[in-house]
Amino acid sequence: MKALVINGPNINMLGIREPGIYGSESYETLVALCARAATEAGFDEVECFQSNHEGAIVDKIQEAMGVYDGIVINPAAYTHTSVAILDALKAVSIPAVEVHISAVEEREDFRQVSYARLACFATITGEGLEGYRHGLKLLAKHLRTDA
Ligand code: CA2
Repeated sequence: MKALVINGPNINMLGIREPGIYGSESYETLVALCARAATEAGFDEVECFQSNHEGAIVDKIQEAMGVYDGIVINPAAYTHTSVAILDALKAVSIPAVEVHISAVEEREDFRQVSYARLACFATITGEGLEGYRHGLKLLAKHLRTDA
């Protein structure tokens, strides 16, 4: 079983700014957490991909077809704007979980819309970086049940 973790714009800045919202751990720590969490969940492989560019994220989702069994995605700001990422997730039909580090539902009105959510079987918010561990666990369970 192979998992792909996708992070959108500015997630590479973790730990550098806004620790009150996103915590003080770095993006490198997040990548290490995902590697450990994926193994614990029963994945043979995990790739972590981060981009600040919408088209690069769309390309990565398309390239995942036939390569990855499941996706954990935090589209970051593109969550609230990107029909292109939603369409890509729908096009590849790879089971996907949406993760947000912060409790988006308690934040500004403009963060209350999620396009990506429409193509995800679960959403995790407000669990900090641990949300990715939770997401990988849910994904593994979903893939085992589906198989
Ligand atoms: O809570 C989340 O995970 C978000 O997806 C994070 C996005 C935000 O636009 C979404 O509404 C919720 C922002 C990621 C920016 O990450 C930063 C990290 C460190 C410093 C500044 C921004």
